[in-house]
Amino acid sequence: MNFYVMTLFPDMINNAMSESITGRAIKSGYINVNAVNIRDFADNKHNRVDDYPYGGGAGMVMQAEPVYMCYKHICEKIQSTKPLHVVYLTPQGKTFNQKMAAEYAHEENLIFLCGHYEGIDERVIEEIVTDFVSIGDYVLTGGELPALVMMDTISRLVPGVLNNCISAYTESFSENLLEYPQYTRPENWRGKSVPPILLSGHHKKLAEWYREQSVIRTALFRPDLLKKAELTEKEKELVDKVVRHGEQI
Ligand code: 6GU
Repeated sequence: MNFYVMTLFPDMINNAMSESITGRAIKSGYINVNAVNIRDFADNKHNRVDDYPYGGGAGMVMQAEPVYMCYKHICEKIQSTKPLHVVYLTPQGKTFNQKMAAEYAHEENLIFLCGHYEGIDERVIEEIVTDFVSIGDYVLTGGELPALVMMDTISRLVPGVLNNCISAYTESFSENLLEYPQYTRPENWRGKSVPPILLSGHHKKLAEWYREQSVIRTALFRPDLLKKAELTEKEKELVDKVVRHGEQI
């Protein structure tokens, strides 16, 4: 998976991606991160890439030409015959979710466009952008954090980036259930014991317990997700009980 990021803050992208699991994935060659500085494509000696908005108003607007030249540069590097996804990070986009991440994970190349200031000249957006994506209903100062959120989420779905054990996590989110609680040593921590079932070694009972805990958590914290989850009749009864009594996990 090759990520290309058009940005005014390439360090922000490189620094975040070089840590933790994404950092390891880069070192092992499962993913590539290419942050390209839009400022390098400015056509004036001050390297300015923004200007006042036509019609007036507060703030500055990123100019079309440097963004376009940056895009052209990336296209030449990719040399793809297939159509490319160019993702513009904007609060006006479709809200990012796990299903979208799974779809993007099939691509070989992905290009992100990070805006700043009050936005980007609409004409270059019309010319190059294929997908408009937001990460939630709040406003950030720029598209870098959303691009990082997307790349992190997509990376862990690329085969080889996670070991197989952990990849089960994704399955449960795609089933629209939250993850069950986790415990590690010591068995008794400040008077609080680990649930005994976890020490029992009964694999079948354990799997049932995990599933039940997931259903209870989802009913308590994200009941909206349950509309899309596939539950057995017994699990639906459990949900009703949890919702009615707000039962403890
Ligand atoms: Cl993609 N961009 C900005 N600037 N703010 C956001 C966002 C994106 N998603 C949520 N808030």
